Amino acid sequence: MIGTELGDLRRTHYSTELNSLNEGTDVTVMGWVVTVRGHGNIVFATIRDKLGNIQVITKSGECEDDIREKLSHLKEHSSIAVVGKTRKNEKSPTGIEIVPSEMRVFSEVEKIPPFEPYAKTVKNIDTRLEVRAIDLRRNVLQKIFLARSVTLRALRDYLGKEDFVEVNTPKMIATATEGGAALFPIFYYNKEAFLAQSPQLYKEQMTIGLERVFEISSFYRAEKSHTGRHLSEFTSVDIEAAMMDYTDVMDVLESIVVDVFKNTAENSKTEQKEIGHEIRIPDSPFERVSYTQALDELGKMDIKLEFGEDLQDSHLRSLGEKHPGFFFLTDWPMKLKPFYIHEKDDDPTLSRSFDLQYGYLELSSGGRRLHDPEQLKSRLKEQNLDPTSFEEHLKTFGWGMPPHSGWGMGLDRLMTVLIGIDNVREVVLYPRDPDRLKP
Ligand code: AMO
Repeated sequence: MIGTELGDLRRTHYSTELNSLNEGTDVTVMGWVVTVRGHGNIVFATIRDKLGNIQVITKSGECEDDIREKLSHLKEHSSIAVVGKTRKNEKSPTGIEIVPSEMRVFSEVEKIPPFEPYAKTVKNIDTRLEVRAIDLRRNVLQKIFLARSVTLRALRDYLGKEDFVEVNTPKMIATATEGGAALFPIFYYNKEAFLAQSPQLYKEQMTIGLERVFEISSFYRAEKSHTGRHLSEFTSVDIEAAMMDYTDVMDVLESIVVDVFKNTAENSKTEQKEIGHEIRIPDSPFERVSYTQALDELGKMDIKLEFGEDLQDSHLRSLGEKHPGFFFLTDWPMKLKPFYIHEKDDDPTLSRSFDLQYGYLELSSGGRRLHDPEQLKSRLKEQNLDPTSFEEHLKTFGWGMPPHSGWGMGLDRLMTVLIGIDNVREVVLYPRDPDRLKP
């Protein structure tokens, strides 16, 4: 019998469950056609579900002719269900094959795919991104996103255990948080508004009541950077904690990174094999290099920078060669930091701030925040920002704002390090960059 509707038919087993079954067990499997071989009296098909492959065999005399005939014409990607009995066959990849008594063809494919859908590698990422959903059918891509899901779970578990409350802050906002240049303007009814660059102001406000908060969400930066590490929409993992200084949240960051690497390494063994990268648990504590030390180190490499100059990509690459792996870059000059960052008590030209680097790659930045409303107002003015635009934010600071610190970490960048891939676009479902808004 051949049908086309799901009706009341439901999958009884995934591919990986079949080889533990006795011969002759009734099963219903569902998936997508990978290959069809043979013709005439015997036709084999391999179909694939999200866990693996299933061999289906249609032989004259063993199953209805119309099923064999239909199967022999199905193209790759067609989505089908097969109802039948299991039979042992050592030549089948799982040791089991299915002899069908019924087949349903839900979606029959006519088109030729833009690339071999189960290929291990397809070189041009743009070709793949054009048809991302098909790309995601490739094993390696599936494993990347399974690993990402394991990592997300590990992050949430860790922060939950450390008493952080997960929050969701607004993504449509009236004021810049991280400097105005990188904002995406939007229409908000008849007013101008922006897409949030980070949850900075809200997460700070949350420390008044919830004390320790975290958010994992998309944020938006209109940076015209064409690199393998910049996206216009990226996922940020943010924390903010009352009664903590910047060194305390650096400790949190260090242990969460180690924990997440351990957890993802343990819980994504098949994924690592398929991706071809073994996750290495980083050694801790991570080295802590101050900005001033970094200038010295660069000086010794004949790269002369004045105090206060920002570290450009080439400088970070040189430092990264000296410190491969994770290290903190701390105590940046105040003039390089956003308005909310606290200065050091013993040297007000330096800030209580840090970046977490993986070699040249910046994974996270954070610091201690100003919590005194008057200091915050003067800082806004010093940075030529208008305190009236921050009225709503400043208001909360008059009601017992605690000392607080936090960080934001780019999840997409973290994933590239975890699974040893260069381009953030590989670990994002539908990446957005200056040249890509579709699909
Ligand atoms: P910052 O702007 O440094 O700090 O961002 C924090 C981290 O987010 C990631 N990131 C990006 N990833 C991909 N594409 C981008 N365009 C992009 N921009 C940023 C990076 C970066 O280290 N509010 C502060 C954090 C804090 O102090 O709590 C902030 O947003 O990995």
